[in-house]
Amino acid sequence: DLAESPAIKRRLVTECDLSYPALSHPSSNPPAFQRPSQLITFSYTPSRTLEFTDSALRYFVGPPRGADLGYAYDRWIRRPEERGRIDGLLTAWSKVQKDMKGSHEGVGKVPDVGVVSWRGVMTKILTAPYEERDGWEMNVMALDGTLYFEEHLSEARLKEKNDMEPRHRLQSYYGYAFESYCTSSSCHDSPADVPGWSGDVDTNVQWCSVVKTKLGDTRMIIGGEVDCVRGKYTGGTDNFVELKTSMAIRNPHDESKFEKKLLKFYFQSFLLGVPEIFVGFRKPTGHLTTTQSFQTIQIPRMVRGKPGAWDPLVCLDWGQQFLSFIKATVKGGSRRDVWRVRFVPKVGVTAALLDGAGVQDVEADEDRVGFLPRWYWAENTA
Ligand code: 0WD
Ligand code: CA
Repeated sequence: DLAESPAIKRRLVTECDLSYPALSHPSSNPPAFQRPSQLITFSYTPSRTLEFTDSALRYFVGPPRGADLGYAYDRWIRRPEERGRIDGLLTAWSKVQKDMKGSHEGVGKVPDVGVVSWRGVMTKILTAPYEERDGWEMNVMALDGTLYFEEHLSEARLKEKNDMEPRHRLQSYYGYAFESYCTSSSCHDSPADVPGWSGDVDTNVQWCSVVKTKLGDTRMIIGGEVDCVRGKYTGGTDNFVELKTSMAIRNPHDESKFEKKLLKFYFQSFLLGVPEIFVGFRKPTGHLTTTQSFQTIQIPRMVRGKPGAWDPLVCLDWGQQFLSFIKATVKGGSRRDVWRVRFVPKVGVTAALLDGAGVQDVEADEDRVGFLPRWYWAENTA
């Protein structure tokens, strides 16, 4: 039961709600979203070490017809499910701040940042108005005017993800196999055992981009994984490509299901400035049928007026309300406060301050203050 978790101290003064938005076109002026601009990239190596290189960068290549997405399933090197910590993003943001402070022309010119978050968390927030099934929880801290968001997975959810049903696990593998077929790591791919296969799946390895952008008046630092680039890497987001797989569309019902999925595809890519989404359609057996490339910014126009249509302005407007609500809620508290924000589909959002036991749970015997790593805390509270 979402409402009765023992980790939450129910303080009437600090518990707040934001109710679900109307899904009609927002009447007020929806906030502008600034074009993301890249600050830094980094890679996770096979040993899951973060390094400031582009070693995990991949290049787009077309996949072979009819490719078998179940290929090499037994050789998948699977990253264990863990709590989605914000540490990697903070490591990169800390480096950007130091580089900014150290540069001659911009002494101390680190902008006032309102939000630091992984892209996946922001995608969940913005698409909440149309989410009818899956609720979520996140932890929030506020340090000198900057909000930090972290996804909160309960022990039960974490266990669920680790003990995924074999069928679901295979389906998620199809997505990673598609990435192997669609990419190459420049010149020295090992000789393929099947056409187009660029190497066995290792989900430890990721290439990430960190961008700055703005929603309304709120500056945001957002980090996310980028699947590959089309052509040469130019140092910006202009030719980033997001890879997706989806079941082949056979009837109008499938089509409207896919159009609903496009909302998530759209915001996920939009938030990081990824201009292209390359979708591989597959049979239930995991064999590729067709592929289609979508221009991210054109997706809202494609779904407009269709059954199950969505309006991105509703999401941006909600996003702005969400941020105002969080800012108003955390205001005046201590820097060590950790808030638990819950979203319940078709109901809305609540925020509650965690008590001592709740904070300990978030700290998880690691070297943290709340969910922030202590080294980051020290750098930012001097
Ligand atoms: O809330 C999130 N999305 C979290 C992300 C929570 C905790 C950690 N992370 C990590 C990610 O693993 C990555 O290192 O943050 C980094 C960037 O994540 P993101 O870009 O914000 O994540 P998201 O947009 O949700 O997912 C992007 C891709 C996925 O691609 P698809 O096409 O399925 O959207 O990241 C991969 C996946 O390929 N990914 C994962 N891979 C292995 N294990 C996981 C996972 N738990 N989560 C996302
Ligand atoms: Ca992907």
